[in-house]
Amino acid sequence: MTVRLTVAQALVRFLEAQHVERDGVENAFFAGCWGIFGHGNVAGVGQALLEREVADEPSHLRYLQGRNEQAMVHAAVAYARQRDRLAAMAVTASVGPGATNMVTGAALATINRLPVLLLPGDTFATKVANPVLQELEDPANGDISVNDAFRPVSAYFDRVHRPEQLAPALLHAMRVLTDPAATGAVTLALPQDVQAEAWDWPEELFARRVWHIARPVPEPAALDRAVAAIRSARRPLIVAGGGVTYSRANDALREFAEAAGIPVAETQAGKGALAYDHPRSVGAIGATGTTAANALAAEADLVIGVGTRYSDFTTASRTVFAADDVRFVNLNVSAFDSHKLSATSLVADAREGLRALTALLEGWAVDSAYTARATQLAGEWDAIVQAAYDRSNEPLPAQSQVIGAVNELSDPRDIVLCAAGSMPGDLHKLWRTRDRKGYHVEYGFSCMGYEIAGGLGVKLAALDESDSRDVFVMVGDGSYLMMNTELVTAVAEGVKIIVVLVQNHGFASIGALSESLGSQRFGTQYRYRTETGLDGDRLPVDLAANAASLGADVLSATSIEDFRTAVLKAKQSTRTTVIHVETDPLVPAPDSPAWWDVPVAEVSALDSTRQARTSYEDHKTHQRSHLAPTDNDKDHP
Ligand SMILES: Cc1ncc(C[n+]2csc(CCOP(=O)(O)OP(=O)(O)O)c2C)c(N)n1
Ligand SMILES: [Mg+2]
Repeated sequence: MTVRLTVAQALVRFLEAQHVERDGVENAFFAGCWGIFGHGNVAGVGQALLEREVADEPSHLRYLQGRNEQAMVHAAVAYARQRDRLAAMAVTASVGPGATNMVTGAALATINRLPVLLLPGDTFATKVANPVLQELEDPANGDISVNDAFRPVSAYFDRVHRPEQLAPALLHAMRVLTDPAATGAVTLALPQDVQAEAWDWPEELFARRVWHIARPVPEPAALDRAVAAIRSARRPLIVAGGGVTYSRANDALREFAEAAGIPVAETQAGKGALAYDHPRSVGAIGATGTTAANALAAEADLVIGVGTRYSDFTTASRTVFAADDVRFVNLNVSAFDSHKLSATSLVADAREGLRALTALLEGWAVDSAYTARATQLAGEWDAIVQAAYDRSNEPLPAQSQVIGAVNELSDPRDIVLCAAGSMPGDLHKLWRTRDRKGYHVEYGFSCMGYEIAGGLGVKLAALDESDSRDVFVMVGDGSYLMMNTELVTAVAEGVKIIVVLVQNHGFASIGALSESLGSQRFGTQYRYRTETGLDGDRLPVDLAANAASLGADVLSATSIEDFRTAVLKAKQSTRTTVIHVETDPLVPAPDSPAWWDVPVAEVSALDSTRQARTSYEDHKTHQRSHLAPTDNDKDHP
């Protein structure tokens, strides 16, 4: 039996029929399709979505209208993250700029290991009247289009030149999207003529299909090697990454840490792996780490990485694990990550791997004095956090006060979301995470402009799970100016997010970084040009008025008391609310002395740069290669 449909109609039918299952729970995989239409998709995918929306039995695959293609990808990726990668969204864009606008989002998805299906329109397969509007012409390559830019940033890429190619492309797309080790952006480029072309499809292409999301179990020999390494450790430290969350391994991690007495530090994606006040939690690790986690990292003889990709922020550019004899055991669903830092590799699902380790290590624990010291260090850091929350900076509040107020006034299950600027680091150190999904900082790509669209995606995901928790989007003025467009979408959809817009008149984070590197905050403040550069008065930009003009409710605060009142009001409201708060850009949050490798000019006419270079070269001497192979094979032949 065949059914005659266009390529785009067949695509939509197929997406509707895909389901996933893990731990016996089954659900539809695609929760929606974002789209902005142009000539490259309006009569193809656009027509197909319309046909399903007006059908007698309308589709569960809702159409969502965005304002910017990059932002639509952000929203889709954030959605998938909130759903622990058990559901995702598609994004359709026109040919040309609509398509390339999604390239940044694709990179963000792939780097963060988050599934999203991208459907850029492509130039005519038939080329009868080319070049079509917006076509890139390459005099040396007849088969290149702007969509080839998706290749390096996609976990899977295909271009559907002929209708017959659609079925294998879709099956590969699903294989990759639902594979915990391989997932990321999947891009199917769809030439605009092919989208509208009819074909007789075998009916089984549209059969209900269930993809079983794997929980790979560890290989026994690899498990033995990991157990031997852990048993011989005296000062082990767990580094929990995003893989803990996606695997829903939080309970397994807690039980492992409790039984073995091992402290748990968290990466940006792993924050929330344990509640902040759990006795084994030592908080954030690395360049934006706590004094507790980083002190333990400095002494650790064994680091047990669980679901982490060991970014330079996590390792403080390979300086935070400082002991001569430090070794690594990495539990990761992806061999690519598990082998990092010359580790003993344990390829497995985080939950399965942790359960297996707990069982084999039964009765074993580290010295209780070590465990107690970790708890004490964590307590010392928590007092520093409280002091940062309780500051009383005048006349404008410090950012840590704003973070503290949101933390204290939000419900324990509310979600804080951020991506770039000075807030991700401050949140990593200071945010008291009380729920496993309470902390959402996109720090794989740290993409300015992710925040508002991401918050919308997370809120849509919460609503789809009948969950009324609030989403607090923390956004700097720089990120807000870069991409505030999806406020309009939140208003249109009647979806409430709370946006905390921190106004400090420029790129405070890069300003501080610039100063520390001897570059004198050059080009990081928003000011009028004068004869001597961009050093005039502050610009008169009114972001509160801007947000109001987009349809959001806006509350403004210049004192921390006003801000607290505004947060309570926003909590009570059912509408998207932007709280505009002025902060003092020059008050740093407390930190540990961790380093981040950003190279400083080797020669310079500036004193400030020369001084910074001297300090840089000193830091470089502490950088470790972590090339020593693990040697536990001799204990376990
Ligand atoms: C798309 C993008 N461009 C540039 C950067 C580099 N960058 C990181 S933070 C930042 C400044 C952010 O300014 P703002 O949002 O006001 O936050 P603040 O630093 O003031 O806290 C810049 C330019 C980035 N992360 N993403
Ligand atoms: Mg700023």
